[in-house]
Amino acid sequence: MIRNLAIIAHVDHGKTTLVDQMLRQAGAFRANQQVEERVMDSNPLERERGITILAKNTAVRWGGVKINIVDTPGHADFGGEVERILRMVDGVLILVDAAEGPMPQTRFVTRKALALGLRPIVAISKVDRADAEPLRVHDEVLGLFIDLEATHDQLDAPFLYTSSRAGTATADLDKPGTDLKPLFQAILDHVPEPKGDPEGPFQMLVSTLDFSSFLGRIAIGRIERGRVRVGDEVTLLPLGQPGPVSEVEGVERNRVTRLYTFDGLNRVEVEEAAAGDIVALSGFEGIEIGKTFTSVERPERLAGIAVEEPTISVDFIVSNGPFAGREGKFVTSRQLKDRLYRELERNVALRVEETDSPDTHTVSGRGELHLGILMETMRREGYEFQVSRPRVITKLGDDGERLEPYEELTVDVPEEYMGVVMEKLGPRRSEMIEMRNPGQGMMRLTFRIPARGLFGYRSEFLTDTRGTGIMHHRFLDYGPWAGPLAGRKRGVLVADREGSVVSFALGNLQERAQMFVTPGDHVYEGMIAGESSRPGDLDVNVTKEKKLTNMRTTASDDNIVLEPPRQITLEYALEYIEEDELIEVTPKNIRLRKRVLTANDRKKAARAARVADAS
Ligand SMILES: Nc1nc2c(ncn2[C@@H]2O[C@H](COP(=O)(O)OP(=O)(O)OP(=O)(O)O)[C@@H](O)[C@H]2O)c(=O)[nH]1
Ligand SMILES: [Mg+2]
Repeated sequence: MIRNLAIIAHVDHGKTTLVDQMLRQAGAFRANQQVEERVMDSNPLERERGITILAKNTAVRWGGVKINIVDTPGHADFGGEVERILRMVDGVLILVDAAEGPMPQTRFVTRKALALGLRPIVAISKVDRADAEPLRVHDEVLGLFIDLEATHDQLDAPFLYTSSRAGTATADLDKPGTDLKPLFQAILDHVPEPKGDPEGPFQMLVSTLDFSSFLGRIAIGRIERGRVRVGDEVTLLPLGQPGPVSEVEGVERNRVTRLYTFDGLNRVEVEEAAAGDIVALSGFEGIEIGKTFTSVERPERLAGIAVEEPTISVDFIVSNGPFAGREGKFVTSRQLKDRLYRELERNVALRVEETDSPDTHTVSGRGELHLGILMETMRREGYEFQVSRPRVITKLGDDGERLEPYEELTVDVPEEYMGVVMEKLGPRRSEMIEMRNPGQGMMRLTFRIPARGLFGYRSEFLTDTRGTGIMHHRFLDYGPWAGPLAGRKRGVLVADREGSVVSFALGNLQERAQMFVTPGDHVYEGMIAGESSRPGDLDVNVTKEKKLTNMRTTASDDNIVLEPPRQITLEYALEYIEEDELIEVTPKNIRLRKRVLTANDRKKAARAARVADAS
């Protein structure tokens, strides 16, 4: 007996922590086994950032039933992957934070799950939080279900109050939970057993991919019908309309070389698997999301899965600044190109295109995090490169009009900062869709805003709300081009010569600037050293030493108190830079620079632009 369940939620609502507890309480670990927290977040970037980037399969046994669990990422950039995963499960567990309530991504994944006819179980999570309001959130979830036109059955979903950390669930708030038994029971009772005749001809949809350098692409999905054995000859059908397939073109016929099922933290090699189970299999060149595996005798295609289209692009450019090649192991255009194309093997929502210049490749993806993670992974592998400001990908509408991506933006702010938030978002062409007052002095505002309008906003938002605000956004749809948008409000400080940064120089500059560099850093002409408090860029000398004189210096001169520099992360940099700037990414540093490095050339370029504008 099998149950297939995906855990879905907004980012950080406690999915992976819950999976820890499910594994533990179902006895997936040996008694004395040392297990790290959030053990499913196994790759280094996931651990470092505390978020799930890739969905992962696991399985536990409870009451004689095998429960396949898919832990999914909650960040909006990976929503497409969650959507694909929903095709290989028969039920979903929707987690909603007992304080935050439904968030944009909760809405997105819930809508997809309901539309597929999946029956949800709802967990109001983190009930141990001091600011938890489980009953309010319970109502909000029901409201969301009604909004999304849930069926009668779906509205009837069981609600549990859970703490992923404590590993507890209860259906009755008056009786605090002691373990996850009520959750396991709800899964057995409410997630339907997978349908599909194990004696019929084999059929399986490729829902997600994995990749190993040894086996190549690995297909993961639920067996819809029949069974499969290692060594079986099966066909892999090309993408197309569902139903019986008569064509031969694009059909791959091959033997299954490896077959795996999931068990606890392991992927277990098996000889055979049958309808209803989730398996991973390899041995085929053309494995792609949405393709169907079938028996040779009955090539019958399942409805495919569309892979989400990218919405933003950046250029990856070979490093050409004065420090190029000093810190990276892989720096040539050939190495960069090979690495980017290799990424396509596993990163299905990514696109890579050549440009007129062999030194530049355009890479498109689902958002800054999606692209930022690729860059971060590459720098850890020893790559060094430069990246341009992201551009939104526009489309043409039915009448040939220009369309651009719009996002849904949700901000939670203390009431007193509502004014400044609205004031800043207005010129960014946002439109308020909803304003709510969930209590405790916080307001929740929801906007529709062109994705372009959000570039650079996060840092302003954090400053404007003194770090108390929380913002989330996710892709909504394509809408009319919103026209020109103002760029960054503040100019930058540009280093006017090469050298080492000196505290004396920063001490003089920090009055009217927020620095990005710290004493001892190396800078070059054209590198960005900080942000000015006013519009317009300034060329500055951050290497300037104090003049030595015979006069006695006052003590205060000698120990200048410097504000800590702003930490520039990749995602921050992507949101921050302007068109005439680049991010220099190396294994050791993330630097911002002007495209045109010398002050003279920049002046000339600015003059030329003014002349062009005037004519
Ligand atoms: N107070 C409290 N905190 C929790 C609970 N569950 C998780 N957290 C915390 O919330 C944060 C996010 O937990 P995760 O389990 O990584 O959340 P997630 O839903 O898997 O996040 P993504 O995969 O990135 O979407 C961590 O700091 C957890 O320690 C809970 O029950 N109570
Ligand atoms: Mg997670």
